[in-house]
Amino acid sequence: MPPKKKKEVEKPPLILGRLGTSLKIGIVGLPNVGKSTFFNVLTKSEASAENFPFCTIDPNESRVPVPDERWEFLCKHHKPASKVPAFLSVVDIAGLVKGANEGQGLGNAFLSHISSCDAIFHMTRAFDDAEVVHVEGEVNPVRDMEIIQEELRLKDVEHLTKRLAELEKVYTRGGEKKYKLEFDTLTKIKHILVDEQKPVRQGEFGAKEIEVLNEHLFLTSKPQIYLVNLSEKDYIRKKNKWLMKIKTWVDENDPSAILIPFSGSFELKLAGMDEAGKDEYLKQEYKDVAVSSALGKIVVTGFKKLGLQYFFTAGPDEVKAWTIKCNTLAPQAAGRIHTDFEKGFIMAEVMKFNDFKEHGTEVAVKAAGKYRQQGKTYIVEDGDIIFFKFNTPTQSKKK
Ligand SMILES: Nc1nc2c(ncn2[C@@H]2O[C@H](COP(=O)(O)OP(=O)(O)O)[C@@H](O)[C@H]2O)c(=O)[nH]1
Ligand SMILES: [Mg+2]
Repeated sequence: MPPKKKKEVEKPPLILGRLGTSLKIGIVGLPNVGKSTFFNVLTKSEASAENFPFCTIDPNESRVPVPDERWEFLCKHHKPASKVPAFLSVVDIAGLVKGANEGQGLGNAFLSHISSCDAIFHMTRAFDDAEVVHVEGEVNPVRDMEIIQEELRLKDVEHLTKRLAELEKVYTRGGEKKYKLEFDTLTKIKHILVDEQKPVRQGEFGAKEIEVLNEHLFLTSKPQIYLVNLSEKDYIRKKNKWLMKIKTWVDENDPSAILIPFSGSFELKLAGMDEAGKDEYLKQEYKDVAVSSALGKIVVTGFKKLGLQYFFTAGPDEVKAWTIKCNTLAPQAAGRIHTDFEKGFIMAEVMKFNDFKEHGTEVAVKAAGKYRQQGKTYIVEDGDIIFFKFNTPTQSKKK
């Protein structure tokens, strides 16, 4: 069956943020809220410890496998020589303090680390522990979130003001029309950041404006996931006096953001145990309560917030998750494997994971008529199992 004729797909919409798939998420928060503890637990968690290549990039950056039952299923099915999951790159950023935007506590260096990340795990501390000093005195996660948000906003204002002053010279006074779009877009940003005192990500932007914004990459344009660090006890009983207040603050200040409660000390405990030890511990301590680690959910949510997803190639040699941006067309997805796959792209043979799981084999999926041949306008979906067909490119003729 030849690839179905479909109407020309429009170019995938532009997304606010960096291009490409080598995106990172940074852990941001005040000092002593548990960022490094969380980072270490992530990188030492069982899946990471399986010794995947290049897990640790440097002491502060690590690639953490993205847990996925579909990937596990494919590995069990094919028993391949090589198993490669998708990875989330996580960066442990040193604590931000009040006044960082004016250089307090190595402020500018920290802010530039945040700048090199594409999304933020905003970690806030809701556990009491007299042993662990709080830089602001009392535990108060809402005040802490405000401090962080304000530092990021002020840094953006500084960048914006500088650029607007330059544009003032070349556009307003110099009359150079090519700067009009940038000037108009940044004036709109000024309204959001300065007049409304809101993060850039709360604005609504058209494609042209997004193009401008992607040249600037404002700190407050980066998507955030709020991680609330609770004591083990509070995490398990799902109760903490701050949770409701934190949720209200997030709803008001970052309406579409996700908030995930977890417990650093609990995760640390679990990370030191093997599967059997974990079961034993959870059974003994928490007989009748459903308790589990929050790490998987945090990693998966972080990955999605970066606008990333993946497709699989699967066979006896290798089961591999290939990371792509959402809305990637089949030839560009093929190009992730090899540029020749993209240049000589003929078609993508696609199985949906659920069809494969239901029917058990590729042959059975074909027999059920669910094995699809897709052309170059096909937008790859998360979890597709794909086999690409391509022409080997001929050597270009020398003249
Ligand atoms: N009670 C408690 N202490 C924690 C927790 N996470 C971290 N700590 C302690 O808080 C201190 C600072 O932790 P760290 O992870 O280095 O925080 P960071 O400055 O945000 O990176 C250390 O003494 C940790 O042992 C937690 O979940 N509960
Ligand atoms: Mg730290």
